[in-house]
Amino acid sequence: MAVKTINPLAEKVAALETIDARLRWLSSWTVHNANHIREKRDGLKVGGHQASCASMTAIMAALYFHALRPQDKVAVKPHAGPVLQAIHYMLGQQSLEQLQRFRALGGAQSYPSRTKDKIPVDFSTGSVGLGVAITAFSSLVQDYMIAHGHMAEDDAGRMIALMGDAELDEGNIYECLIEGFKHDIRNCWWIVDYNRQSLDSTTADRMFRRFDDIFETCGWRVITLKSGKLQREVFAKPGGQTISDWIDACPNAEFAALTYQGGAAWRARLEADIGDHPHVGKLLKSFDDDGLAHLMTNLGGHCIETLMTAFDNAQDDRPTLFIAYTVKGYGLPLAGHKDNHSGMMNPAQIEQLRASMNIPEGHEWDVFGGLDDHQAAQLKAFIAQSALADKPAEPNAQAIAVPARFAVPAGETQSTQAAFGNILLDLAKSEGSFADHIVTTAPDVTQTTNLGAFVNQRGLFHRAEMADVFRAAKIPSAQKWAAHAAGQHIELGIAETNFFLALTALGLSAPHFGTRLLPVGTVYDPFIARGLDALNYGCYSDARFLLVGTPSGLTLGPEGGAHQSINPPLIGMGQPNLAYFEPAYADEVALIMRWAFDFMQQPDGSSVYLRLSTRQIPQIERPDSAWEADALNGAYWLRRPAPGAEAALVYTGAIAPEALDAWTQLVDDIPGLGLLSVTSPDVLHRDWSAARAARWAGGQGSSHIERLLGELAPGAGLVTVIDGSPGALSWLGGVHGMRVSPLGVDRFGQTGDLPDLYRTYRLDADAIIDAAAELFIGN
Ligand SMILES: Cc1ncc(C[n+]2csc(CCOP(=O)(O)OP(=O)(O)O)c2C)c(N)n1
Ligand SMILES: [Mg+2]
Repeated sequence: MAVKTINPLAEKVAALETIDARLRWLSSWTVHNANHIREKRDGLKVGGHQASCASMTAIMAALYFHALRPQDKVAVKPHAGPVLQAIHYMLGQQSLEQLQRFRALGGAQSYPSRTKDKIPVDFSTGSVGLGVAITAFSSLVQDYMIAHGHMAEDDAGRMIALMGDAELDEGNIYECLIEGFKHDIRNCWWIVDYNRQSLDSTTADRMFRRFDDIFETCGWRVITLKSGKLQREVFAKPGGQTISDWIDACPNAEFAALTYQGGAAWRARLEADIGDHPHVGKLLKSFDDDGLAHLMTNLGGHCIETLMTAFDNAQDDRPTLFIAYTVKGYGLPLAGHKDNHSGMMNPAQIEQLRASMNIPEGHEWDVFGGLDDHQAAQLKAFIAQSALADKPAEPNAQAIAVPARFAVPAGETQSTQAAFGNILLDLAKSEGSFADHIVTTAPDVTQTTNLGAFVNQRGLFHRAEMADVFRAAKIPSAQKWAAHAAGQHIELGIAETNFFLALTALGLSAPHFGTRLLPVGTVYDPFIARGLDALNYGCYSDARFLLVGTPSGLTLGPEGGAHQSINPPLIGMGQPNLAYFEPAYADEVALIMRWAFDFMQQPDGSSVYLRLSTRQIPQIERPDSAWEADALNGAYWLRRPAPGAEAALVYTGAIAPEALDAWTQLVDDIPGLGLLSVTSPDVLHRDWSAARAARWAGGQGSSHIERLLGELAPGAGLVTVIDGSPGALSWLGGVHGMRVSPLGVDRFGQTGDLPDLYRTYRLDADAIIDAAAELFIGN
């Protein structure tokens, strides 16, 4: 009886090669269907990236069905989204309908999305570079979770980024490398789909080996997968080394062009260049044209066995960069063409691909299309056994109970920034689980944003203990900077994108690691703009954190014009998944902070942004706590208007004393004048929009701002004032069609003290009175 030899490795390689081919087909077909088959109603190109997908299918087959463990998390290169969809389709975790609705409303998303996709997505991607760097920060957060006893070392996963080579041009990659090195990150893999093509062009040849140097300098191991197994075998033959050397010297653009042209072009070129070298001619002749094209493109990133071995050999926790050489559009007629980034197969080309893959017409969506029954059954069994098939759903972390009230810091005059620092200090001194879950971070502005007291109490986080040298030498300093594994502050260098990515990773601790952290990050308000895309990324990922922008506005006057954060109120209003508040008084800070820690944890909550100031202002007496509920809804009457009053002053934030002063001076001339404190232009506006949308949908009810301003006469006038863009409040006139005179800052400033700057920008009481006179009194 013949004994069938079983070679488990060969069987596995064969299964993974089949998956590679299936992924290439399914991703291509998904894009094709969306662009060429699904009905179009708007004449717009739908888009999708068949070549970018084909570039990575082998890498993803080997990673997902060989190397990945259930605890590992992956950020997938944005334009390989359809491959990730296809993987879950093969696993039975994605529906046909979702694939057919790729890039349509409610369907599979263009780029992997934690919040919008139906498949499990560990990290959203889309804005290149950010989805890569987030994995480094998640590794850091994982270490924080382990050090704080929230998870076991043995359960540590690997944080993996599958990235395009052009992502290496994004500066945030290098900022993150530096920060990662300082924090000694581990359990992080970045796998570069090194197809040497970006959107516009082929990558600069001069960068060859530069990345190795950069990453190795920062403590990474670099593993380059240049050749596949076939190439290695052929290069070992007589004449082979000459071909290998020729490839090494071949410019990226020429390699891509020859790849596109195919076997005959390869032959002509190789014969011309090295055909007369010993043994080369004979070696070339041993391949037909197709075989030669296959040989020349048998790069490491397309060779399952090479990939498996590389992953198997990197099983320690050292951060590792895999540079996997690939061909953009591998296996497709688009392979290597310089326009293939958005290029798409036409119907004839996809038809040809279908036929070449033995997929019967009408069976394009079959999971195992092109396979016979036996092959299909085998592959199905293989997939069912993969670690991925058992990957548990993301955990539901327990909510952290928030104390019923935060004590209001004492002091007749206070700034909101100082109040914030004192409240955090109180929390740091408190016992119990709530404060233990707070983690703070700042990009080198810990002291100047008033986080210092919290850090003194709770310590810096570092896996390895680091002594406070100044303290040991008995040099007096207000800051105690000892670092240890139980520390609760992650100190970052000045790189605001890192800061927002760190907040994002911390803010995803609940779904990623099963324990909720309460991250608090501080940054100078003007520099929010520096990290804005990363902030947007964090919000899109639905990470939950408290962002504090401080100092802000003209309280940064002495720092000069470019520091006088003018537009962050508009950022706060315009940014989804971020509730912006700008309190004026310490009791508002206490109220809103408490609310924020709760809101951050609600399923339909969001992150919160507090815009704070270093301006010390006299605090006010409150007759009762009736203002609180209104303040949390975005505005309350500090001085209630008489029913049907003709006018109100409206202010936001630290400019409160000027508004109050103006109100006091005006109230005799304008009877019943109201004074509205807007604690959140953002919450007010969203609530107003939601109420209008609800009414259009047949609902009833009004918004908070409609009710508040409804207390005034229909044709009343408003003077609004904010230390920031006046547009943040000018919309209030539209709520009931009232006249409005918006004051604020709308041009770059200059250095100065507050009285000078308030006068110069027309924010002082005189300006408010002038605006009111013009509006209400008509002179
Ligand atoms: C921040 C940002 N800028 C620009 C783009 C538009 N864009 C999408 S992909 C891409 C080039 C990608 O090239 P590469 O990373 O090498 O990927 P691949 O070759 O695998 O498609 C660009 C410029 C983007 N998505 N994000
Ligand atoms: Mg590329």
